[in-house]
Parts: sequence; C-alpha cells; structure tokens
Amino acid sequence: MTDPQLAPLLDDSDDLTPEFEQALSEIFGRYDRDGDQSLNKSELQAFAVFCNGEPFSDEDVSEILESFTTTDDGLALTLPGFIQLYHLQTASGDDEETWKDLKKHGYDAQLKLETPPSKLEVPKPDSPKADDESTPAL
Ligand SMILES: [Ca+2]
Repeated sequence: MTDPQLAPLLDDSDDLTPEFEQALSEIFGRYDRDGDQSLNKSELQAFAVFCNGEPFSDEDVSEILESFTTTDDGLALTLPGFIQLYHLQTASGDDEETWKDLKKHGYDAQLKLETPPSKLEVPKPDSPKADDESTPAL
C-alpha cells in the first residue's frame, strides 16, 4: 500500500532512484561526525537514537556490521553499506519504515529536503554537554 503521492524510492529494476540515493548519502554525512566516510558504533547509535528514539542493541550493531559493507576492519559501516541497508529494507517491502526515517530527517514526499538539518534536533549521546549551559543567568 504505497501512497501514490510519494516519490518512488526504487526504479523498475529495483535499484535506488538517484533522489533516494542522494538523500541517503546526505543523511549518512550527518552522522559521520569524524568525517572518515564510515559510521562507527557510536555514530551508528546516534543514527539509531534519532530514528528510533533508542540505540541499537549490541546484537543489532553486530548484525548490521556483518550484513553490509564495512571498513576493512569491520568496525564501521561505509556509505555503500548504509545504502545497502536501506535498499534491503525498502526492497523487502518495508518502505513505510524507510519513509518514516526520511521524513524524520526533514525530507518531504518528493524527497526534497524540507527541513534543513540545522533545524532538527540531532541527539549527541557521546558529546560532553555544550558550553551554553555554563551561563545560567539568574
Ligand atoms: Ca565516522
């Protein structure tokens, strides 16, 4: 039951549409905080918390790293791996879940970035508290 107003995520060959791939690539970049082109465990957890409200279990993380393309040491998910994850989820019929994530990241039904990332609350579980709490003006 796909909403007819939604942009296609997959083409006739079940490949990702360029718009979908572009969106995934942009989202991937938001979580790659150290810019090494891969998502390590804590970066993956930031993604999980944002999408699901809770981190992945250790088993989930292991499964993701075993199932999809990672860095050579197997400890971090690469962009192709991230795309595979969504490709699998979407091609297996769970595009509702995919759309939920896309919309959460600010994308509209046409895969346009409707809400800039700076306007979204992105949790930073591993970051120390920001300095802006140091000045309680009472
Ligand atoms: Ca990284």
